[in-house]
Amino acid sequence: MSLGTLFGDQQIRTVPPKALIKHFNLDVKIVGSDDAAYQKAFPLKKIPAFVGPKGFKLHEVIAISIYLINLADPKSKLLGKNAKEYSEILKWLSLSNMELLPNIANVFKPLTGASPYNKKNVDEASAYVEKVISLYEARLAEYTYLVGERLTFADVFSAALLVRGFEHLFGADWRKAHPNTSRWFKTVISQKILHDIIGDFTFIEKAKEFVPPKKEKKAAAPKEAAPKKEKKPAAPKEEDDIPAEAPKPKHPLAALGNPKAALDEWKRVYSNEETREVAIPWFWKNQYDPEEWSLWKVDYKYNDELTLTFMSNNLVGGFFNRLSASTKYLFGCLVVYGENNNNGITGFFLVRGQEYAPAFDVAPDWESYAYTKLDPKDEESKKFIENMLAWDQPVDVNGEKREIADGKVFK
Ligand SMILES: N[C@@H](CCC(=O)N[C@@H](CS)C(=O)NCC(=O)O)C(=O)O
Repeated sequence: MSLGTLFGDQQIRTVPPKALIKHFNLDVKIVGSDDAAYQKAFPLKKIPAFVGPKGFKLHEVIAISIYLINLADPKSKLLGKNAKEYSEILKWLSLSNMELLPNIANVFKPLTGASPYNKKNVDEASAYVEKVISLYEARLAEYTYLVGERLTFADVFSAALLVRGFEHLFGADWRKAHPNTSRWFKTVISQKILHDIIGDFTFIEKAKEFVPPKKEKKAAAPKEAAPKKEKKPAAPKEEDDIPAEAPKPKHPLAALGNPKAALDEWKRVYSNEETREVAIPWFWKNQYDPEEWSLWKVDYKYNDELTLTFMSNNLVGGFFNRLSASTKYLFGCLVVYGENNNNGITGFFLVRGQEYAPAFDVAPDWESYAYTKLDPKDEESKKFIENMLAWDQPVDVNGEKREIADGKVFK
């Protein structure tokens, strides 16, 4: 019998439960968070989440993980060999989850472009990461593992979350200065339980550095003169750490009234149905009404400044987060095409009304993108939109076929 479903498969906090599912060979299905059941059952929209038999629901990664271990083997040594060890394990889980990871994210997200850069905040978060890491460093100077001399779930969980630190921030110098944490991390990620999920890990030479975003300045300047909407302060919420968006009181596009087809049903269809066979015909038939909606090609203006594809995708993620005040008025997909050091961002949006600006200017970086109206009566435009929904064909960029490397759906 199925033991349940884990929601979320990309975010770092899904690594520990996925490792347990694999390690104990648990019959738990792993699905993405765009699943309709998840959207309905978990209003905080945090990842991971879990639904077990008889509608048993859990969020919070620690709770989910402990549940899975107990399900598999209540006597598992991963939870320590006595109550004292168990409490120590909980201590490390909580410390890694709530003190370390969110602050690591507060340092690397501004550096990858996923959230705005504020030097003071980055410096403060970085100093705090050092403070927390000093606890690991001190402990691991005396012991092989976090709790005693045996691998426990404290190690699996903490090392999994620290992947974000080692992939973005902890370069060779850092590792030299933190030999115990680095040695322990290497040992733990090469254990089968974690290696099965994260694979071979490549250490970075240098920490990511902040590159001033010329484009955001360029884009922001003319904006200041424009009449102000209720623009949300530039404090984007990011995956891995920060709570979901609070609803905005009023949006300028609310003045257009309710459309015949709101986006909810479409989003459900798109998430759950076969894209080419069902969702796309549904979109043209039931969603796209040219009286009420317009279609836009959206292109990032500074493709030549993009480097690694995952960073380009983070940029898109940041942009989408900053657009969240327009969720009712926008649906779209942006893809990253190409490869590391030679990639670009393009895609399409369905926009309420006939103008793009009122929907997009809630995001401070909206002018880093170019907007071109699309007419689906034009075969090429229609094909482009359909591929941006299906991602199953290369993108035509100035006559060149470029493979889609990654992408995100705004919904
Ligand atoms: N307190 C939650 C935090 C979960 C969390 O923040 N997860 C991240 C992904 S690793 C997320 O859902 N981010 C999206 C958001 O904050 O809206 C837990 O421990 O599980």
